[in-house]
Amino acid sequence: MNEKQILNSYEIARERYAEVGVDTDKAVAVLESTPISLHCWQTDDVVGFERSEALSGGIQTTGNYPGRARNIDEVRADVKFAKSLIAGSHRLNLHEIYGDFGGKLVDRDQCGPEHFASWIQWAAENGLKLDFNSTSFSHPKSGDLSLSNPDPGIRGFWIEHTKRCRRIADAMGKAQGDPCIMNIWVHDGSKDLTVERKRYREILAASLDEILSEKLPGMKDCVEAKLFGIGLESYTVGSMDFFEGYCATRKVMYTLDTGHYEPTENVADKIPALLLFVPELMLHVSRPVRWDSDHVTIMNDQTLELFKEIVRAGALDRAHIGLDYFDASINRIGAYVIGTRATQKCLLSALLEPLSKLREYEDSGRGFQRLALLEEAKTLPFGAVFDWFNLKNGVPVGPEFIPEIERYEREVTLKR
Ligand code: RNT
Ligand code: ZN
Repeated sequence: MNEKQILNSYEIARERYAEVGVDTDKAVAVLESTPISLHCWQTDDVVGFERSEALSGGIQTTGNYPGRARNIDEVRADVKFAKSLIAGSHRLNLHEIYGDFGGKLVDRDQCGPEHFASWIQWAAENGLKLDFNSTSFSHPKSGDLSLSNPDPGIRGFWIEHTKRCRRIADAMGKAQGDPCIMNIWVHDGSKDLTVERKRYREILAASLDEILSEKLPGMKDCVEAKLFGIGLESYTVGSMDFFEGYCATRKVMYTLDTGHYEPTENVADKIPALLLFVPELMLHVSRPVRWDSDHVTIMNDQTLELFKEIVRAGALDRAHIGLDYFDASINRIGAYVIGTRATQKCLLSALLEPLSKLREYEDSGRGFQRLALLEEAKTLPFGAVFDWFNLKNGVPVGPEFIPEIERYEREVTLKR
């Protein structure tokens, strides 16, 4: 496709959308200014640089496609390359285990902003703002219970870790002049039946209260709910009900991972409910296949609905978009780019919804007309707008990014 064709198609699309009251230029401008937080862990199967050991704590990557990033330079090179194929300005989401530890073993209760100074500098040089995550998995003290552990020694270790992580996030936020969002996800749960469901939740709430009591203006907290983890199938301490209650009463941001609910649940519908009671949302956009499998995000009905609910709720300023999937069975950079571009497609599709007309129909009880327009909106020339967005931002249009990734594979990742 040449530039002229893309421009012509866009002109036609602009008119078609204008007929249903949608301003495509405005939609593209919103898309451009909405950052997506890229999850650094897609580059290396969530291994990190602490011990470089297999993943534990209820999550798992499957596949052993060659080319995994093995160190900080490779992670940075891969993120930078992926970003070059994605339009807009984005953020980078780091986990504590991705610190610059200089080859030394820095235990989780010893980490500090100094281990992230080179990340702060690198991010600034590359036009990325940072988000952050404490890491309770893949550690000898992870066990089944971390922040909810009745043993004060183990619990104290993870409380100390999480407090230190918040200070790291605060340093990142101050350096970038924009709050760093720090996610707390703990895998805590039980493989088999437990008779202490309430007790562990009381401990988790108390640990979190202690952790969050330190005021740190450079960062914002979010806490992530989950259905279950592998090996922890019978009980999850930080369930949805637990964190909904926690976030609503403590006024903390709720992290909604699209893989963390029953497979038939409508995750999109949680957005307009949660927004009434929690201050903000952090999204972990993922693709569960039968379970929390973390397949690469694609433009499917679930993801389209998710973004429609955010836009319909007028909540783009209260819903932060992050990705969370890890597929090791295909080219990892390809997976990174597919999922991020798919997320943008879903957001764009939501921004192009003929909402005022649909609302007019709904308010006047015209149900047939509403359904008809919802159906017709699906075949409006969406692709022409997405192509224009990519062209305008100087990144590959359509499948043009495939050979770019093949080249990077040949020249870089296959040589690892
Ligand atoms: C796990 C959670 C969590 C992790 C990352 C690596 O089920 O989704 O967000 O995937 O922190
Ligand atoms: Zn997640």
